[in-house]
Amino acid sequence: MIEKIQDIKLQYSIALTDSTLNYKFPEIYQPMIVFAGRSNVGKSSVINSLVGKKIAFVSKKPGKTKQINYYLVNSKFYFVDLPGYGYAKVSKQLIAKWKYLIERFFTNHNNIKLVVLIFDIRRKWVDLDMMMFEYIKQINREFYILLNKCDTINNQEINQQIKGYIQALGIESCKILPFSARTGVGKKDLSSFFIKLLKNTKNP
Ligand SMILES: Nc1nc2c(ncn2[C@@H]2O[C@H](COP(=O)(O)OP(=O)(O)OP(=O)(O)O)[C@@H](O)[C@H]2O)c(=O)[nH]1
Ligand SMILES: [Mg+2]
Repeated sequence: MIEKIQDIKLQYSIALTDSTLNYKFPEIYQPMIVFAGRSNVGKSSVINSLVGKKIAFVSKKPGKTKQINYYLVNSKFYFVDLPGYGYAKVSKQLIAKWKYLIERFFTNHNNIKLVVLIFDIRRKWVDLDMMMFEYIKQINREFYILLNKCDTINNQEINQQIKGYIQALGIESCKILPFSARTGVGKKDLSSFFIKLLKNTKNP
């Protein structure tokens, strides 16, 4: 995907459990593509599938990624894996921390070129998804919607879910894609979208 991945490394990591006073965001000059979504939708798996390497930790249990992980790809751009939101066992305090960290993340980086908002195609959106989506629009960031795990349902169900999401989010059909980190469905389309986007950025 994305030309050839010659080199990918975890360059920075900020833990959700760090003291909020210690959040120090790295200065980043390359374009950034950010992966967001509820816990367990497959954010880390999508990154692994795109780069063809198990670099991001994946788990059956939600809440695996408890950091903001910045992966530098080919020294040219970043994939950023965000900690997931909205799983049952999280305390109010941790949700508050998550919101604070995420908001500071978005306000500290001005070269976020795209937010890939990921859903589990079998599930319905939750309030926190809508809040996240509204926030992305409010701060004027480009977004792209991935309906991941499309290997788990049939084509008819996939089309139904796409329709439902298009309506609920009020988006154009070119902004949403069924995807499977497991089988690679959608990988080509997503890669072409990224390539175009990165070509059009001022600081590639
Ligand atoms: N069937 C199927 N399972 C998937 C797919 N993508 C991810 N999974 C599974 O979903 C679970 C969660 O995947 P992760 O990549 O850890 O999800 P995440 O969104 O990073 O989760 P957090 O780090 O907790 O926010 C794992 O068991 C994955 O194997 C997919 O496309 N199809
Ligand atoms: Mg993860």
